[in-house]
Amino acid sequence: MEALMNEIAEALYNGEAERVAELTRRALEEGFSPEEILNRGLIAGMERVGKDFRDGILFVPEVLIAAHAMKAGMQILRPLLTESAISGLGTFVIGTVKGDLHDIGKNLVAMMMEGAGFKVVDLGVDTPPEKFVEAVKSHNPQILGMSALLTTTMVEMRRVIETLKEAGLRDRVRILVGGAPVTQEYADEIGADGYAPNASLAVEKAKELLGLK
Ligand code: B1M
Repeated sequence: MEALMNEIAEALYNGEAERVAELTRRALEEGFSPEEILNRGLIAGMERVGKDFRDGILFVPEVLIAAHAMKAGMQILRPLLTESAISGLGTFVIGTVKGDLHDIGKNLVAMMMEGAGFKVVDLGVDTPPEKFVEAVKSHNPQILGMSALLTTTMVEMRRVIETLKEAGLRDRVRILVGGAPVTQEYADEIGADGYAPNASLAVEKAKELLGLK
């Protein structure tokens, strides 16, 4: 059983998108839950990619191909993760901050929030503070989410919060932050309302911020 999860991780590491898709389908047929496939197959594979990228064994082109394979698996899981009995928890706006092109984690958070019953507005990657502010004005969300994967871009989260303050909109929305370099301490320091280390806990945190649990 564990072998299949390893095969998914391995195929993802090798950037074999079609094989990742095929193995993801097979795992579902064999009774693995979407969460298990995500965590023990796809994310496990991407963690290995990250480690070898850091150690200079893999380079940007290989990582891009692995990211493409990850998305092939996520596409199959998406309808299952976003399937929801409840709806109307509110609106969740999310974006990856300015200068940052990483979107896999953001997409996962968006999917899980949608699955939990939020209406999700996804601003994409490389989102400037003004675009976050504009989205708060036009969508009036209950929660604004920001994702950052680089130590050099996480500082943009503070800028967004400052820009919201300048626009007089900071108190209209709860702010949730996350991404690999982000911590609870950093969230507190910049005046965010919440931090979550992964997509499932982002949902829990969002509900907690709205007094729904
Ligand atoms: Co980049 N990259 N990358 N990369 N990349 C990292 C982040 C890095 C840690 C790799 C490494 O050195 N080990 C490193 C950052 C070092 C640092 O700043 N400390 C790095 C670097 C250096 C770079 C470049 C600068 C490389 C270069 O060009 N020389 C460059 C920057 C480009 C840019 O953004 N301007 C770059 C580029 C890329 C690719 C484009 C090739 C590709 C991204 C493709 C894409 O996203 N479409 C890529 C990838 C894939 C990675 C790694 C390998 C994997 C990231 C990922 O998708 N993880 C990554 C290494 C790593 O993280 N281990 C790395 C899987 C995903 C499910 O996890 O995104 O962490 P994650 O999301 C999690 C949580 O963090 C959390 O929940 C998610 C799900 O559980 N979360 C939230 C995320 N957002 C949240 C928001 C929330 C709450 C929780 O609330 C709103």
